[in-house]
Amino acid sequence: MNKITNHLPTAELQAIDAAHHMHPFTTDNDLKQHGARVITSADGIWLKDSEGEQILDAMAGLWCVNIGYGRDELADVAARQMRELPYYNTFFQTTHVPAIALAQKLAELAPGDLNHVFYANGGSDANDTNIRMIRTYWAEKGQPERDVIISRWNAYHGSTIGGTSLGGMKGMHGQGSLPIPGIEFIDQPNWYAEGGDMAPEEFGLERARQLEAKIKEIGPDRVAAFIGEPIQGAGGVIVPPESYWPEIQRICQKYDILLVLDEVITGFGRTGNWFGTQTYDLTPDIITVAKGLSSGYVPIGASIVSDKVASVLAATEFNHGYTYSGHPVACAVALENLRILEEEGIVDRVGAETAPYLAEKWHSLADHPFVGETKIVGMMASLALTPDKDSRAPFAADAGTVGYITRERCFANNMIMRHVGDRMVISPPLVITKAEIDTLIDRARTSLDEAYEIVKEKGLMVAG
Ligand code: PXG
Repeated sequence: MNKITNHLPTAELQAIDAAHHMHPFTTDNDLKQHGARVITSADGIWLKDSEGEQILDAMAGLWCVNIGYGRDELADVAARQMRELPYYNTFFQTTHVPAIALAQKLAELAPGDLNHVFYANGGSDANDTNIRMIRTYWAEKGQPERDVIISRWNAYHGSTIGGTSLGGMKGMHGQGSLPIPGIEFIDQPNWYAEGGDMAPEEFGLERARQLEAKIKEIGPDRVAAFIGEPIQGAGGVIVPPESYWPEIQRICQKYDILLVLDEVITGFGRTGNWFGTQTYDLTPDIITVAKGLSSGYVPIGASIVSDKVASVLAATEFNHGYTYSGHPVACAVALENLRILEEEGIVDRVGAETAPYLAEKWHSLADHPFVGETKIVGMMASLALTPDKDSRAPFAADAGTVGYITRERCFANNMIMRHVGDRMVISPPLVITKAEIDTLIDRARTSLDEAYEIVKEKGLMVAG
């Protein structure tokens, strides 16, 4: 058998990596200067690197390892499924048991009439599916001109052509001549950075009403759907004011516009409920899922579709699908992951116990001299770094300079906490214990202390 575990000294692995591996969202020439961190194994919430360091993974990989690392049950199910039926497609009037069973389970778990599952390999391609599905839905309803999808600046919906187009990251649009036609944007409900003197709830309404203004500008008979993450993840864990989502829902209903919630991060317990949809009491027409669906053990994503949309699509041939849509191994592993999340009461425990505990500790960081606000819903949290707590001013230095310094201190203290600009974000595995939360907070505080000293020393505590 080929040995794929750590078989070489770190420096050699890094050199081969630099020679042959192109990294996502990375300037490879910069990475070459110091080499990538090599992760070799993991258990629970702990990563191990090729130097033997134990690292607390407060990001659950990339917001996905909800049940934690090292669950043999998932490996066993994958091996069993590979022996029984490693692959078959779901095109041409065929199906198989794992795809059937997972669709049934998702229909049961997803709220309301979200009863129909279209499989993808991850979140990006599931959102590509959504674009085609939404436009096909309106065409089938006899309104093909209804093809505009409204999204939000700084949203993240993936990295494919469709996902990048739906996302509101200008730096991504710049590479590849995107967005595709028919995608429009409104501002995000980021009160801390953009709310000025408004009260948060007033600001939430103002941002939601931008949707209505945009619909009127485009013409209600041209607008197909609105898409948003219940809580923006990659954008910096931006928790909207409470007034925001009810108003968005109202506007979508008023103009008969489909509401698509991208639950790639917020799904499967992350917000303390099974779905962010429930946390915000919304009734979407489609939700996008991936990541926590398999806890990242295998790639899989899906669009979970309402009776309303599915019944219209059912009348036509939807010319769309991926070779690995409903891959049997991915479905079997996802199903086992959902069984563990459910039977071990992990989602319930997050909501009732560990998330409130983390929230109390996380908010205690707000007293730190350069922390401007702390936000948390369930097991996703962020804090804003600022040179001036009163005015919420950004730093004069380029956005992300201070965040990067802080992230580097976290790495040095063996904890993965990300920065998005000058916001720090966490999204730990849902199985994190209270004792581990204490360790997380200790390391966060130490890292903030160290970063603060560096930032002061470099003269960066200056408002811009
Ligand atoms: N929607 C949302 C809300 C996401 O967070 C995707 C779609 C795309 O999913 P896939 O499986 O195609 O990657 C995501 C992914 C980051 C980061 O830096 C976040 C994601 C992916 C990569 C990096 O926070 N989220």
